[in-house]
Amino acid sequence: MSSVQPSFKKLAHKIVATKSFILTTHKMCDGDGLGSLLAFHHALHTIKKPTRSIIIDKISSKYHFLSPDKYIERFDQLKSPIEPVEVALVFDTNDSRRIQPLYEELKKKCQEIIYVDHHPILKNGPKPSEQSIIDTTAASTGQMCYFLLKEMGVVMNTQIATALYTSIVFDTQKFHFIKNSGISHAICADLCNYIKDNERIYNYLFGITSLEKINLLSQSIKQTEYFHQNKVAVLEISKKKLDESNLNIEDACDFLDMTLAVNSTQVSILIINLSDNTYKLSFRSKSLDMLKLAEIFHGGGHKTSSGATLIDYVKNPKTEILKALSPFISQESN
Ligand SMILES: [Mn+2]
Repeated sequence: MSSVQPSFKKLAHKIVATKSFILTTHKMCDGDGLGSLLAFHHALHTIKKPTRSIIIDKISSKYHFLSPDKYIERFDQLKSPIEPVEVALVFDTNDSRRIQPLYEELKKKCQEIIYVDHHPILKNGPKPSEQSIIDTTAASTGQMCYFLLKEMGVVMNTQIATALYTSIVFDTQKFHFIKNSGISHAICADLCNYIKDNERIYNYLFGITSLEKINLLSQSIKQTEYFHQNKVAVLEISKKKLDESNLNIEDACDFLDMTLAVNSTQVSILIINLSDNTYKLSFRSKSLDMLKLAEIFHGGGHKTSSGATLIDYVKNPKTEILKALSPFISQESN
């Protein structure tokens, strides 16, 4: 595998020399953020470093196989006040707004806040600290954590490997988005030596887990609208509808990924109506720059997968998104 960058070595040495940590990841954590956090939680435990892992909101039930409730506290339900520590490690985001309100507390209690992430730094967003490592060539934050842990001399075990495998398989969507590199495969080939039943992980992460989900999926596929000669798919769904089916926002994102599988679809848009005039937007594309689209709506993410939240939005989000998207589509057909 490729040689480790100097910034990774530097951070690995720093972590080894640090005594106390808080670990966290972004709001509405996904498999990559959660897997990275848990891999570090278990790894720091093996090298006898006291660590507290804290996240901002609820973890989706699809990740229960990692037993997150055993290791991670919720910021709004802390068991005891946060004591001062040397370093906070933040995984899978470099945007302090995505770890609020915990960020305000970390600023007071941690000597340093260090981000380990693979998202581009937003032009108009807050800047991550200098010690942070941001590698936009990495297909997942889990991949970066694998190299950091190796560099720290951590001995791999089943718990760490399962968490990292979850990160990589989730963020690459089963090795689909690998940034034209075999690194994700190579790491997972190594991790498989420590995991007993990796097929089980796929079922948890990608299985259609309930009849309610497949019913709502079939309705959603029927309701999806297509624009720009079927290049753009738009799915609108309400949080109320998801609640009625016992599903969450991540389930709706799975529907979105399916609409992108259609050959003619270049862009898939999901609009979730959270409450009156409040919307969660998710954008996916095969190649068009969805980060630029998300930035128009004050959001963030990656080039092919991004999102934003609209609060007190009185316009029609679908009309506005299609308007904003038009120049991207016409540029592409030129
Ligand atoms: Mn990620």
